Amino acid sequence: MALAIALILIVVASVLFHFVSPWWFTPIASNWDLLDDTIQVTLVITGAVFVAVNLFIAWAIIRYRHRPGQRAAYEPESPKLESGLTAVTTVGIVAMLAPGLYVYSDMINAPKDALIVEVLGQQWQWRFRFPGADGRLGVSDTRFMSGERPFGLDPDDPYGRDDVLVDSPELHLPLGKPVTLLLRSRDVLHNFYVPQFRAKMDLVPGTVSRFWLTPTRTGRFEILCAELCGIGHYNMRGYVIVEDEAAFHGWLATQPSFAQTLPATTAAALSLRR
Ligand SMILES: [Cu+2]
Repeated sequence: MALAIALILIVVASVLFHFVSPWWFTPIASNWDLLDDTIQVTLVITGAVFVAVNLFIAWAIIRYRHRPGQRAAYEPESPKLESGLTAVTTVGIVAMLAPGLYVYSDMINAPKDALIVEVLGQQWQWRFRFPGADGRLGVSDTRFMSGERPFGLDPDDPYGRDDVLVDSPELHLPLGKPVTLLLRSRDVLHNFYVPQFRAKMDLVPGTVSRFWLTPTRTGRFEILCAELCGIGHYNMRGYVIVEDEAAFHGWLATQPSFAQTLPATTAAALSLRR
């Protein structure tokens, strides 16, 4: 009986806590309201199942408690009950997964005119790269990576020479413009997460993952790494500053191009070759 009362109290306290607690999503700063809706659908379904299962257990404990003279009946199988439970579970799982797949396909198919920015992660810092005037990112390869060349760009690739390198954990983005984030890792799994943007994704070594978003309000938002990536994981942070387009372009102009970061001798040799 004590167990049944404890279960009922846990259910009541959990539901109350959900409705009266001050903690909820931080105000959104991107176009991804759909992700909030998806989380709500999951919360409602799992919440209903949590309440129903625990109340059912409490009811069964009380209803079938030990009484002198009563004996349990052995009933190992019940096709009717099993098919019913299977059907209900199937509907619940489909209702939780289907909206996620729909939103995911939206999230990785960016509008054609989206601005491109590469996010480069490593233990335990963030860097960023914009494609420059030609609109194309240059080729990178681990062969070209070193302490001074964290991006690993090929100095012979003409598309890479005007790439704008942001060697700092602070990324600026223009307000109201769709932006595609190309995610690349130098070492282990990381995850680019700005809570106010909702959308987040892993950086997987050896491949480039991507998603897009449109910032919908100005401000300074914290970037967190949301994948346990080693001893300094907690400190792998940065900031996204969302500002109007003029301020964004002003900031971008202060960042060096790849060509400008090359030693003078390499730059001279390359311009001779061209
Ligand atoms: Cu990380």
